[in-house]
Amino acid sequence: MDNLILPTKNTWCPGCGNFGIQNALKEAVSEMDPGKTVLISGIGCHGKISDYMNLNSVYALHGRSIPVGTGIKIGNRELNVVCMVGDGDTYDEGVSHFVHAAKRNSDITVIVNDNRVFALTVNQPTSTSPRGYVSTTSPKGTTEDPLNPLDTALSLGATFVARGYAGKQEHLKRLILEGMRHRGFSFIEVLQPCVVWFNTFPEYNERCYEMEEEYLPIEKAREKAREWDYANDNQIPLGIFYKEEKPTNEEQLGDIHQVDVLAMMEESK
Ligand SMILES: Cc1ncc(C[n+]2csc(CCOP(=O)(O)OP(=O)(O)O)c2C)c(N)n1
Ligand code: SF4
Ligand SMILES: [Mg+2]
Repeated sequence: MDNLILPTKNTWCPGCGNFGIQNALKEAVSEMDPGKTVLISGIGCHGKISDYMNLNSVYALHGRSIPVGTGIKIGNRELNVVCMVGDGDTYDEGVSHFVHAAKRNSDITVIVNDNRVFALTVNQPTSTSPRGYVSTTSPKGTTEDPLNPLDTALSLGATFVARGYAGKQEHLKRLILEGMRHRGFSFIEVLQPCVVWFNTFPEYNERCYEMEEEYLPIEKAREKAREWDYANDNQIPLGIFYKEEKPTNEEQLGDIHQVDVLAMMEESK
């Protein structure tokens, strides 16, 4: 299982929430078939995970992991496609891809490392930064309310919606495993403290709780998603909010786009 982590030099800051997410992913993938898992990452601190995991992987452009993953899944339905993306990556730079993949129920798992900041580019606000967030581009604080990613995903028709926390690795592993096993678009929002720009560990340790009741009906799931709106001081529910079985994008496409890559390689010799 340990050989899923490569001996590459890791440049995440000591204590970064990304370590907890990487461990949870490693544990989850080791219970699936690592050889059939493809990891696509975005650009940002989170994106470096492609360099650190011993998995087939693609380092996509900023905000473009989801369409790359969608294409890979259409080409080879046998693969488990996991997109590890950032909040700026997904809710800002590549937001249209998030919208359309959820809408068409692409059978991929999207794990958002949400540190609520553009971290690698040294602290600019993203869509989930709280109102008043002071940063390099908002020295007097932002003047916008944050987006609620869970409520957004539910409104877009995502068929698996969950929230985990980098500080609860065992719980997060379960969410990732369930997301990977789900047939359809799996959206897992992960609260990931960035110890350098926005250290939310104390706040999340105090306020995050695991929901006793999961797999809620859609309206209840949306109500639960709004319990904490990324701005108020409420308790923060974690777990699987919603799951629904619906025909996937690939099932609806049939085999028209399926590519036998090995046969193509043979033919081109
Ligand atoms: C198209 C494009 N726009 C902007 C950038 C610059 N850029 C590189 S990393 C980054 C921040 C990424 O933030 P986020 O997705 O939240 O990831 P984090 O670093 O927080 O993990 C930005 C804006 C880029 N590489 N490509
Ligand atoms: S800047 Fe923040 S998100 Fe990036 S590695 Fe350091 S602690 Fe992690
Ligand atoms: Mg970020």
